[in-house]
Amino acid sequence: MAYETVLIEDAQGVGVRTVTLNRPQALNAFNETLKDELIDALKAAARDKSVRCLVVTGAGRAFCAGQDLKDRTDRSDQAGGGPGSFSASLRDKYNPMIMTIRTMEKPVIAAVNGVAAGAGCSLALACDLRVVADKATFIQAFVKIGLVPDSGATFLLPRLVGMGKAFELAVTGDPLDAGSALDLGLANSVVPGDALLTTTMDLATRLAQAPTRAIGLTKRAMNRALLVDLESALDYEADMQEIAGRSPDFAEGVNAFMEKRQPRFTGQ
Ligand code: T3D
Repeated sequence: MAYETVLIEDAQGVGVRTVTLNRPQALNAFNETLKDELIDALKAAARDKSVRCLVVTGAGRAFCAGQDLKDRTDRSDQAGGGPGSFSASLRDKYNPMIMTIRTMEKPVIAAVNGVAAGAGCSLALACDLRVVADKATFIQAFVKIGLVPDSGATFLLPRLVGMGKAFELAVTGDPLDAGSALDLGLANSVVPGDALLTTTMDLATRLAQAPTRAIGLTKRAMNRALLVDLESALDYEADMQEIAGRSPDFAEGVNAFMEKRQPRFTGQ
């Protein structure tokens, strides 16, 4: 699929793919084309075994301003969840986008280059790690236009920053600056804007050279552990370890340790 609103770049030989939202004139707000193309690009990255770490970022000064408020179809007469309704928009487009990131068994890093608002904030929250430019902000913009947080924000935000802060951000719509995001654990690191992509690529390359099969299983286990009791989480860890322990990367890791050398993981 040739894309109009998404740029794809593969770093040669290191297993890192970068997906860039590319509607800078609209702060990378989601029109229908961008939603469709991003879902397709995410699914392609999930399928492609040569991609061992995915980076998501935005072109220009914003990460993503959420739903394109100038491009949306009139949903006023679409009550009841039918085609064109808000619920259909979420179920058909935004929810698959979020689920594809959360279920992709490889690390996904958001390089948050600027403002992340509404569903654009949710997109950043859905990624596994957030490397954040010092001028970037996170805005639960929904309340400003009379909507509720969506695209996973009600699930992901309280788990990242705690219920009290999540509720405050959701009901005020106040921007959270990069430094505060770091303090709250929402940002994994904050760097000057001109260092964002190199810092992110260094981290992405490191992860892509790691035992990515085990990282994928770790993601699966942690996703599930958010929803179950300790006993069930312990049991699932045992299952995941059975898979990881039978992988070529485990054999390589142990051999490298014995031979006192750096391991060469392949993601298998
Ligand atoms: O509908 C459904 O399917 C349900 C799903 C909803 C999911 C959602 O995401 S709802 C939330 C939608 N997003 C917003 O409400 C955010 C709206 N934007 C803003 O609040 C501000 O633009 C920002 C805080 C993001 C950035 O502010 P600032 O001052 O840095 O920039 P600006 O001047 O407001 O925007 C620059 C341009 O981008 C401007 O265009 P112009 O005047 O230069 O031609 C502005 O209209 C445009 N822009 C920004 N956000 C959006 C947008 N255009 C369309 N849709 C946007 N969301």
